Amino acid sequence: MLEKAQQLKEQFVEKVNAATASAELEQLRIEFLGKKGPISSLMAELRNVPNEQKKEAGQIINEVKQFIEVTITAKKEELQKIEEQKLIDSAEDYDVTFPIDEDKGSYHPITLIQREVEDIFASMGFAIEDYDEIVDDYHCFEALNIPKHHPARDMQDTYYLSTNQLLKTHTSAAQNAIYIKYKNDLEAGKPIRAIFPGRCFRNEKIDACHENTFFQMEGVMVDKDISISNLIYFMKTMLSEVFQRDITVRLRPGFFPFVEPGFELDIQCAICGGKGCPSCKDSGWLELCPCGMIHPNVLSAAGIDPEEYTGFAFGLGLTRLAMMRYGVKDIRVFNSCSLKSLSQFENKTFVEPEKEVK
Ligand code: FA5
Repeated sequence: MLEKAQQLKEQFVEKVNAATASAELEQLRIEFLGKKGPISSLMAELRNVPNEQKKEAGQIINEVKQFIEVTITAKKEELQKIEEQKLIDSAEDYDVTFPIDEDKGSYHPITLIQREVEDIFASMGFAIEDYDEIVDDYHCFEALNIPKHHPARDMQDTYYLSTNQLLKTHTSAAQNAIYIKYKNDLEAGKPIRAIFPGRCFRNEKIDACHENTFFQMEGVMVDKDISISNLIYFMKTMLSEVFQRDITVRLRPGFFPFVEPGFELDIQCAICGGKGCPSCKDSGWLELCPCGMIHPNVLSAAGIDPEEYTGFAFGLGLTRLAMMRYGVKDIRVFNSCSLKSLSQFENKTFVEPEKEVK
């Protein structure tokens, strides 16, 4: 038994030394430690060993087994490090300036619309900011005047992580961080003007105009004497630039704890022209861009004096805007990964509503 165990160890050492890739080690583990491997056979042979030698023979087999396990783990780590380093080294050779093949691939329609809206706001002096998708309760709700157990949370159920974090339900989750980032500029006399697009997640019943993963673009402006007129001006400019034609919108009161007053800005459904269809849930209208004057508590939470400064905020539904802009009837197309559907938007402009066929 001792001899066999010794031979096995030698065989293993030879093979493990010859291994050059971490994947080979998994094979070795199966070969030596698997159910049909030599260690299992030796264990089975223990049955035939005289009782007084059994204990010692068992110990020897276990030592070899442990040796194999430990050696495989150590060698695996060693090889993985080498493999990672190779990857890093080869990445240096990757030429990021290499010209792309224009005929291959296309931008996702959400990317196209996002860039378009970014250009519009950048031309009006807005900074473009990026923010996390995983956020904490404070930023997503509390800093926005939505304390724990506030009923407004029911509208935005989401996916919670074991780390007490959550997938952000709206781009408003970045407001507090943006105000804090630009607070000093504001005090030095420069208004805060920023947009921040992002992916949002909600535990949502999915239909033609609701997804569980969708894009919004938040926009905020804070300065002395900002009023609803400023808000309406920026909303009108954005919509007329995006659609490049007259579109019908309506503004109605809307409740969001982080604005006061708050509004719902709806767009007449571009798919049916307002007659009612599944894309607008038969209402003829689609909620597109809620907005309002930033609530004093939200400014205070970021250390901005609401007696001195006022501002507006809006939360544009980018995915819905893409639906209306490109005439996409069902929001699910955007997350479908269907290249046939998604690759046709690059040169597409606004789609006229369907005409009734007589
Ligand atoms: C909000 O998310 C607020 N944070 C918006 C806001 C910002 C209000 C600043 C005031 C000031 P709401 O849940 O209504 O609000 O979503 C905003 C927009 O995102 C909607 O009008 C819609 O266009 C889009 N949206 C919301 N839920 C979905 C969904 N499940 N699928 C696709 N688009 C959605």
